Amino acid sequence: MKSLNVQMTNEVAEALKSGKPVVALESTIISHGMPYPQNYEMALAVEEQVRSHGAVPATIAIIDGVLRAGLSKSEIESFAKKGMQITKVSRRDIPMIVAAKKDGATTVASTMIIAELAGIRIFATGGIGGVHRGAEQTMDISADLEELAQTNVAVICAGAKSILDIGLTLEYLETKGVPVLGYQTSELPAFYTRESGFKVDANVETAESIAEILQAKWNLGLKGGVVIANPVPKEYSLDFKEMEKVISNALAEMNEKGIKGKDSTPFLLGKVKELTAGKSLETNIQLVLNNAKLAAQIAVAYAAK
Ligand code: PSU
Ligand code: MN
Repeated sequence: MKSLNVQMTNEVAEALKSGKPVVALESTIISHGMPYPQNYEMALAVEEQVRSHGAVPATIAIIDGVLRAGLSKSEIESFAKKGMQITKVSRRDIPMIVAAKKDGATTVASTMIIAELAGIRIFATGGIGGVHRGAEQTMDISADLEELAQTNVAVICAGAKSILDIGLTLEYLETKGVPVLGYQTSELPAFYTRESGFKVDANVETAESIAEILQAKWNLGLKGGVVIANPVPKEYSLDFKEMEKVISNALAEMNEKGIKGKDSTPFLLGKVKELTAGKSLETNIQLVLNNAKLAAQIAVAYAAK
């Protein structure tokens, strides 16, 4: 029997072998998170951002049933162009996609799994999944949270979107023992906005200090991930009150239409984009770039330990 295998580009494999910093990137954000061609341009710009801050980017996906770390430009373009036609793959979907030798866009959860298998500890994205509003009834809780509980990868994000119940998401992470760090902030950002009304567990000032916390956690054998929340740059942040209104309209329409399960997040993301007349797309792109930069700096500091 063959053991689980991640196919890497030479660049990623060599960087990992020689202990150089590597940053994992997800592919659901490409296929399901943004429209073409902005998604393609974003994916390339994010890779460039990681490189220019001294680390090697490894965009993660499943192609023809093979777990992959590091994609070619044309593979990224194909994921960007096919968009929603590419299956969104979280932990539970991996076996079916691999067995059927299909393509899959990886979420935070499945990107963490593949990153860990490849030996990558640092991962940059936009926002994590979480506990959905109304989860007391629907039990819609993203598999991202369970993955953070068990997989040793740090996720640099802009917090969680307020399409989610941020308070319950933080409670869940606390129960699962996942540290939530704020980069130069004591407030958890809410993706489009720098504020959410909720506190992080620790405000950490430098990439170096974040790397020390990661090392302390994993050296002690405390398994699981860490959430590193990096607020969107001020000049791109959107108005908190306005976003709350947009999100409550999007949620009302979702409930009316009976949209649930894995379709819920992509529906809400699309609706928010529509209701903010595309303004949210620019914010989304800028915050991902900002996260890629911090992730590269953390990866560089972590690799030097
Ligand atoms: N939040 C965003 N943009 C995204 C996602 C979440 O602001 O693109 C994607 C990520 O891939 C995340 C996934 O892991 O949605 C969570 O989906 P679900 O809630 O179905 O677990
Ligand atoms: Mn869900």
